[in-house]
Amino acid sequence: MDSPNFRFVKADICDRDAVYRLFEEECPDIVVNFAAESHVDRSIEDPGIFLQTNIIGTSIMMDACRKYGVHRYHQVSTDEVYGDLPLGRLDLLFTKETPIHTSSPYSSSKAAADLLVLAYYRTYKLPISISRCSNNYGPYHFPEKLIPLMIANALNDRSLPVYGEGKNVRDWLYVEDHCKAIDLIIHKGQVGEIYNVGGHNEMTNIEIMKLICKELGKPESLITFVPDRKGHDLRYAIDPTKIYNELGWLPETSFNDGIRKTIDWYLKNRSWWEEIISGEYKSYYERMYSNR
Ligand code: TDX
Repeated sequence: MDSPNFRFVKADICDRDAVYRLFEEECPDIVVNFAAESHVDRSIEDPGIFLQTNIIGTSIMMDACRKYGVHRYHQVSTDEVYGDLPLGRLDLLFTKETPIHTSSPYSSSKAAADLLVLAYYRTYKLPISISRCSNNYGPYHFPEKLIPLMIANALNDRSLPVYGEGKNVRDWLYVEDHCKAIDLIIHKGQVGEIYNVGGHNEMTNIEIMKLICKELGKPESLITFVPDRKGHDLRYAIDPTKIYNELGWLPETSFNDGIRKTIDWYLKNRSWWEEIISGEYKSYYERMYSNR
């Protein structure tokens, strides 16, 4: 944020005037849309804002790209657009050919956005690319998501709520590896293409929680089984062969190193997440977990 070529502007991607003003001021040549409502549980509670930000917001960003002649629009998407895979079938992975088959209002809104991006490519020849990534983790991860929530709760000696039996599997990728993949795609990837980004790093939720307890020296008795998420996807697993073959991308951070770096970051930046969990988040947490 200290770089001279960096500017932070806080605005809503659904605010067309604000977005157009910014494009006029900055004349960007590449736009990467990371902006999204991203938490599945919140989308189950209230889908509306997900449709607004993730679909309408994406269309406004692309309209701005068309109007101001942007050379590349990149959409940051998710492996959740493919739905889920069965547990215990390690031979099955998501590829770019896997049909879209969503489960939650969140993933449906992201899939709708992806289809809109492909429509802008075909209809208006907007030079687009899409990446679909597996679960990220790392610094600044909002403490509503599994890993930061469990770190924060464990540090406060609160219970660690695991949904169902904790056997659901996610494919974890360190956030910097995801950013490196996007950087490669926008500079060297093909226009009109979809790239799957994943780390071949599948773990069950309960394994993650036990690991966090171990790293923090907290007892596993903090882990509490709570009722399952509605429509809970069983397993995500990405086949990243295409991005490896075409662009030479491979994840560089092992899960052991990444989780240690992440835990260390949460230990050193307690004020960042404590401020979050004392605000609006507090009533969210009570709504989400008190009846479980
Ligand atoms: O309290 C919890 N207990 C629990 O067991 C929470 C918050 C989650 N879980 C489980 C649900 C999932 O199986 O942990 C797993 C991971 O949950 P999340 O962190 O909510 O992530 P997930 O639902 O897998 O979605 C994430 O990855 C794909 C991101 O939130 C999405 O934005 C991304 O597209």
